Amino acid sequence: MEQIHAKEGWFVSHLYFQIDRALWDVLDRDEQRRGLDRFEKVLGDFKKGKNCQAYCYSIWGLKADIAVMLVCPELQHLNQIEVDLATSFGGGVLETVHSFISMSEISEYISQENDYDRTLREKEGLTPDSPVYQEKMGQFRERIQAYIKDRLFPQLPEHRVMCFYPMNKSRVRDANWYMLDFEERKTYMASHAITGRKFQATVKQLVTGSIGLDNWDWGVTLFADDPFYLKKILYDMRYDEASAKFGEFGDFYIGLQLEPRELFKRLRL
Ligand code: 76R
Repeated sequence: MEQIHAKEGWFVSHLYFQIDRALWDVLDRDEQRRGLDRFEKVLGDFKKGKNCQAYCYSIWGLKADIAVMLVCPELQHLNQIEVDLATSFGGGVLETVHSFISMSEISEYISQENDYDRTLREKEGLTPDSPVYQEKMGQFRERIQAYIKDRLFPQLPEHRVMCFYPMNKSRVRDANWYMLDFEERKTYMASHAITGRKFQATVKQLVTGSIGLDNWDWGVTLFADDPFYLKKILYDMRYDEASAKFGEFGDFYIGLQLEPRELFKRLRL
């Protein structure tokens, strides 16, 4: 079968499964064990693939029993794993109650060197020949290179808590993001980035594009060790004009990252 690689970006799936307990209880212990082993093996084998990444989560609030986040550079393979996970328990035991698909992408609003040059000259009074300017510009280059790499080729971080929600930039009459000119959008996003950077040490974010793929414009996945910072970053961003004027949000899912075995124990399977 011909593989599907994208011109740009990797494929991302967020899957949410519910266990049909009535069907599960009908299985004998051996069938149950085989199901759990299959699920674990499918994920384990998947993770051996180059840049194929997966995490499992238990969902706080029980909007789903099992959440899986998958990242994969090749779409046929990703789709096969989705099916293999969904069918691993056999007999319709796992029901997909929610899913969201998207692709990693570079943002068109990422700060450029000339933006930062202006900041250093106009706000900080530095000239390009000064050592402080050069040091700061060097740090900026490094940070932006790392940011671009992370957006396009995400390496999922190890964190205990994951927050996922889809979002749009609104298209209503007096707040249509897509009718603004680029410079205005860029100014909004620059101020958004300043808020975001305050959380560099506590929240890792992955914004993936879903226009043309799913019902929302982006999938936002946030990773943290403490849910306090998830609450805090969302709260602070409420006051950013980019979110306040244009942000529209779908359902939120908060997952606690667990290895499959721990997750099965958690679910009393
Ligand atoms: O420094 C730079 O120039 C890159 C800055 C940057 C861009 C362009 C950035 C930084 N984001 C960008 C784009 Mn973001 N982000 C979100 C959400 O809840 C909300 O109100 C919004 C959800 C969060 C929590 C978040 C966090 N970001 C975007 C976009 C536009 C789509 C596009 O074109 O890419 C959306 C929809 C979006 C949404 N953002 C950051 C963060 C954080 C924590 C940062 C700082 C990351 C870092 O510098 O390491």
